Amino acid sequence: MNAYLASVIENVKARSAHEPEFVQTVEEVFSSLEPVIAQHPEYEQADLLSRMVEPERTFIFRVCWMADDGSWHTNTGYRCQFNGAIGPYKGGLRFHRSVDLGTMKFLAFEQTFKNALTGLPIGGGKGGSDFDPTGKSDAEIMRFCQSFMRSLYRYIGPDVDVPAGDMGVGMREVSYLFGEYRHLKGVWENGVITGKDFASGGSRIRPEATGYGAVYYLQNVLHHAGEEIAGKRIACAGFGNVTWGICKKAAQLGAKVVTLSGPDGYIYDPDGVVTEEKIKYLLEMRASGRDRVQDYADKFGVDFFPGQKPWAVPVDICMPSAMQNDVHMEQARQIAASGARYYIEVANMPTTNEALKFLMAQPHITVAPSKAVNAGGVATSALEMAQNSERLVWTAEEVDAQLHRIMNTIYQQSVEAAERYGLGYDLVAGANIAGFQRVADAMMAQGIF
Ligand code: 2IT
Repeated sequence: MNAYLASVIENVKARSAHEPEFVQTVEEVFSSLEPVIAQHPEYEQADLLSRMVEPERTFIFRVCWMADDGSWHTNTGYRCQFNGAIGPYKGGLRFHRSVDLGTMKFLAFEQTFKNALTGLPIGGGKGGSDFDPTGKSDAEIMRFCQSFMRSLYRYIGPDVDVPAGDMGVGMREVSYLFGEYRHLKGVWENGVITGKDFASGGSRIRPEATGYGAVYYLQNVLHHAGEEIAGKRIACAGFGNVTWGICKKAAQLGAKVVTLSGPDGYIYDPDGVVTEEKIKYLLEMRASGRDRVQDYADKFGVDFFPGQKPWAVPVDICMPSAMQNDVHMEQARQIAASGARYYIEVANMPTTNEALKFLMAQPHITVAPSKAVNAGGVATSALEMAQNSERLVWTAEEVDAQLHRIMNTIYQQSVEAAERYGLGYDLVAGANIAGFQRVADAMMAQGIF
């Protein structure tokens, strides 16, 4: 490996040994950059890569909130402003018990390259809390969001940092957060956070955008292979907002999602999550706050497999859409043996680096990386920012058409970037290179700091 690239990776490993997910994502992105670094000696001269792996700043704050029984609870809040070279920091807020500083850094680093890939002016950031929303009442969620925003509001703004949702943070939470920001500052301020409810300035199609975008990207991959999406069987993991969007768009296009998963196990629905009733039920399951996918099996009389993941089910396409590191070597081997021909990452970093390499080496499997596949979500957030600042409201058709165009461009750019560096049809390396190149150009132009 190129000596400069290797030394930066070694340095990250040594300094961030306590942040394994961050080390993992740096290794994954940088391992694609070999030919780029070789052609650009000026990057080493400006020590560009060391600056790219250090967040511009990170805020860590206390969040206190009162439960319905009157007891007080304290959590940690985070906002990591990783890279603002191409626009205001942009990225979601995650409320999940697993959240720590390393999680925030890995997600914000990924976000930087994903946002660059969209071609829109948005930098990379991420935030959240180790607050666990499971089983919390609506009033508790509201109080937590208000308290969180009381600490966060001074660090964000429409030209500074524009948060959104992620795991555990949907439209309800975003709107509570927006309400508290507006209350504190006494201004509407161009929306300031995306994924709001429609009446408060949210964009049409934002709830569906990540899932729809993933399917639009998938269609590009299938067309490249001379295939159509109609008739395909898809295994999804997760049952959140993103999976809901995939089910909806896949059903519209004549494909079917046959598995869903949760922390409790997975369900197999051979008829597919295709009817309006079933698709709507995903939203109910999520809103219940129970975080259990077994409820689907109980309601629709399909099989539930406790404690298992869905990857041994024979399908055409696997779309891991739950959370990071869902697919290790054991699951990757199952996928390779299941007959699936497309491995389309959807969640942020759903695959360990070892498993990803293994899947990419399978001659019968095409792999697509999450930072390209799921970029439709943040891209539509940027469209929400545009609508809010222009004081306009676009129709669902207008937003959907833009989203579709953006996903096609992301795919095309990834293909071209890999080809330009002699890597052939490599969607993983192509996405890393195309995202990196845009951030690198801006950082080089802005001088060293
Ligand atoms: O991972 C992601 O891209 C998100 N959680 C969405 C970020 C956004 O600003 O819409």
